[in-house]
Amino acid sequence: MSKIVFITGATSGFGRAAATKFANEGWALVITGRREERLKTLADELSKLVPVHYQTMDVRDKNQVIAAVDALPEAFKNITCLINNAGLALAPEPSQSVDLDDWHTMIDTNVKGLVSVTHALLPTLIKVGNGTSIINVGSIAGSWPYPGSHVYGATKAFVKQFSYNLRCDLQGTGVRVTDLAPGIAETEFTLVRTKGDQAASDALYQGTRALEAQDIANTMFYVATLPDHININRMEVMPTDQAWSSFAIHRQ
Ligand code: NDP
Ligand code: 8X3
Repeated sequence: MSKIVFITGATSGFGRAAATKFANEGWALVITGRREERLKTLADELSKLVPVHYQTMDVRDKNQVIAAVDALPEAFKNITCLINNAGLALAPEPSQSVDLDDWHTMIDTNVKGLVSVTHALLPTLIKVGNGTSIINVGSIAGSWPYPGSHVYGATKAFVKQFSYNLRCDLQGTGVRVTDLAPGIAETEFTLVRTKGDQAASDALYQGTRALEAQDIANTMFYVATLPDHININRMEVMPTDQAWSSFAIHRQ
């Protein structure tokens, strides 16, 4: 029986690249996201290689999440790997200028959405047991503060701690949990964060070599296919061109 990966946020960026990578390696796919047309296009392409089930799902709506998992066709029920990738940053401005709805959207997606999907799939992962994985997409922003990260970074700190805490509860079940924390990567992430400002997105990635979606997809595949007895707790991946900076000092 082929292995099955369930990917949230497969319509773009890391999620779409992960779908392609896992399909190329022979894994069956469950791909989810809100944009049906993109899911359908991807499913049409990758179903030439492997069985693909696509399902529109807004992770912020727990009823949609539960219904999507309940409606998995028999052949796609025994999930081997869950990639909790759907997420976003909004409002790059300072906290004091942010629209409260943007903070709530990040919490609803990156925190509540991720726990809803995890909750819905945990019984399956535990049933399948040894060799299964949950790969939660965190971020360097979950560990390192920077201006304009406010709630986004805090949601990713949640992802890290939730991943560690899950490991404690899942010990003995065979289910592995990883907080995969990328640095700057060129996807639609900044376009979303700036609400469609293509020039701002281009400017961020200009003149540096950011991570590419495939780099993270390859890392996900590596984590998911390690021998059953190995659990990567956290993996932080930055481009070589990115590093930390000094503390900011305010002066009178
Ligand atoms: P993209 O914007 O390219 O992709 C984001 C994906 O998340 C899309 O497929 C989108 O699908 C999905 N998504 C967003 N909101 C929802 C929702 N409410 N319900 C279901 N799906 C949703 O960005 P990335 O690929 O870069 O981001 C993927 C993950 O990686 C995110 O969690 C992000 O925080 C994280 N990350 C990104 C980094 C970067 O620099 N790019 C670095 C570190 C972490 P749709 O809109 O169709 O629903
Ligand atoms: C996205 C990476 O550096 O913009 O999580 O926070 S960063």
